[in-house]
Amino acid sequence: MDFKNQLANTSFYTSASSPDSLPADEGYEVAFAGRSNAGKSSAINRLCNQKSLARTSKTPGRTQLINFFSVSPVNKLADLPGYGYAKASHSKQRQWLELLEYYFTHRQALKGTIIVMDIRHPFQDADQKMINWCTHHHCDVHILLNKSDKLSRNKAHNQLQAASNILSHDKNASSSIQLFSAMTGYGVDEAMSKIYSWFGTS
Ligand SMILES: Nc1nc2c(ncn2[C@@H]2O[C@H](COP(=O)(O)OP(=O)(O)O)[C@@H](O)[C@H]2O)c(=O)[nH]1
Ligand SMILES: [Mg+2]
Repeated sequence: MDFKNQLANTSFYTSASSPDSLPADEGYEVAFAGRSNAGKSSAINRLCNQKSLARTSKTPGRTQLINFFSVSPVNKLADLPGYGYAKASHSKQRQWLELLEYYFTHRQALKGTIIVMDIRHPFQDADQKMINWCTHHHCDVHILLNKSDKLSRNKAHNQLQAASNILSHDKNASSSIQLFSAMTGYGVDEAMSKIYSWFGTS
């Protein structure tokens, strides 16, 4: 077992705004999804041990691109555009749906999706839709209950328990869940193990 952070040399690869601009469908990919402001960019930065690999922003929902990062010559991370942003126009939302639908339907390289949720309000409608979508396309899901530093230990574990119960009702999903904090680094090793297992490098 190699304990070195395999994500530490991750670098920006390319962005795609439409199905025809996606990079070649080869190797292994792990996607990151989440509601705007849940801390998706912060989680990617923390896992890759880099300050500004994925942009973090206080103005959520601007990007409608899939940003690809190369972890190694064969492995990539795909940062999916944040969802559930009410102010996005209908045409933007439609474009988002089309791109994501295409990606989940066709992407052979996709091994699993990390869904980042704010632990204080997890499982919003849009999160549930994303989980269902992954299940429908036979894509494994791993949920990060992010910002766990905002709650006491007890409250965080209660949230984890409640969330695990919700997940266990979904019989078809191959899913797992954990506490995480992009701010403190809590849960990094567990998340990393999941990503390595999807890449086949654990
Ligand atoms: N306290 C705390 N704040 C966080 C954490 N992760 C992200 N944030 C903050 O939440 C806001 C949104 O984060 P960002 O990564 O841009 O979210 P994104 O829209 O999902 O990519 C920023 O102000 C971050 O500093 C965390 O684990 N703990
Ligand atoms: Mg972001």
